[in-house]
Amino acid sequence: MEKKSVFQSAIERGVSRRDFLKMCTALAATMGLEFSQTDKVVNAMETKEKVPVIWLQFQDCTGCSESFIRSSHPTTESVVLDLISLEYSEVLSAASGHQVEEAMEAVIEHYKGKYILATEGSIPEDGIYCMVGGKPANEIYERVAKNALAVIAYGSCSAWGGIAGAKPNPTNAKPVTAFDSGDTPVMIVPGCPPISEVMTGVIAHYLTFGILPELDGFGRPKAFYKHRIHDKCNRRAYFDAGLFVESFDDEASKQGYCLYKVGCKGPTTYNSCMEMRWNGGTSMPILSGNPCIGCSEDGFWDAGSFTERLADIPLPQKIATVDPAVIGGVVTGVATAAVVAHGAATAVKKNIDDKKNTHEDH
Ligand code: FSX
Ligand code: SF4
Ligand code: F3S
Repeated sequence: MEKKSVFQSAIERGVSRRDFLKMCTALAATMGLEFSQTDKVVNAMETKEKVPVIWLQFQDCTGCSESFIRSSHPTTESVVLDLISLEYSEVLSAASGHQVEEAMEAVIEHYKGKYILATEGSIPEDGIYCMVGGKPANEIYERVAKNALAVIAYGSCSAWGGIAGAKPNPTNAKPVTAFDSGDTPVMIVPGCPPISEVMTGVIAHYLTFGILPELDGFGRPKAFYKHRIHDKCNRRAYFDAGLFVESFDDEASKQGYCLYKVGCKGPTTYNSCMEMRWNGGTSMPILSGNPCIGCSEDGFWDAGSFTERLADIPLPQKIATVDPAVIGGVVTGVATAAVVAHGAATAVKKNIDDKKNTHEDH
């Protein structure tokens, strides 16, 4: 448990100063900082120690760990070897069994109040459905959380209950926020799984500024969950023009029309997929022709199947049809439709506000 700055650690690993600066620039971009603020990130990484992380896994599919280790800006090796000091992880720790459990105890003792607890997966109310090292999940979580500096609940399972919490929820699975973390703040980073650069971005923010990023009313980092998928969607003009895919193999799907009628949950989903995309910025569900299934929202999986439509959203009237031969005419039609559709957009917002109010009631 030697103390090293992020910079020292990277240099000792043979990383050049140029690559170190590249990592800092990538981190600044991930955090949504202006280029001029890159200096702040460089300064933090040169002076601050790597942050110790204990990563606990409960009822989940390991997709969150999978996503985390696919970070490309910065690369996984920079994150795992330089940015953080990953002290305990069921997926990545080389040690196992009693050895690794003892190592975790040593970390809790040594770094009391200074380590980050990352979680993935939901916790059954009666912890015996999920035991690790002979101890129930709820006991492990509460003890490790109370001694941590902060909890980062990665994934929709940890944030909302997720797949194990879906009906009939045989284990009575709950989000980690249903359990006692003492005075330790809990930030949720939902998504099934979350975007890898968002996962690393929130840790980088802590390292740079010494505090957690600003959170919204649900405990999500605002910077990454302030935009609705629908508002940034590349197919939005088609929604506004009333041009919809009716089935996955129809002509409209080939034209790239709006996926609302085949189950898109973009109008009620908040996440950074449109801006940051997945797999190093390559693509995201809607760009690949698949509706957003609302994986970052509370109630995922129960709130509608993949292809079930969102209920009661009034749709704009179709005012243009696409004849590929006169595509220019369609673009004009879409622009007009954006104005016509204003009333419908307001109705969508009301539906979302109602949904958020329901969230808040819980
Ligand atoms: Fe849940 Fe994480 Fe979904 Fe899986 O482990 S958020 S099921 S992708 O990955 O917890
Ligand atoms: Fe995009 Fe889905 Fe909204 Fe259509 S409903 S515009 S596909 S987010
Ligand atoms: Fe999830 Fe929708 Fe993004 S399904 S990955 S929030 S586009």
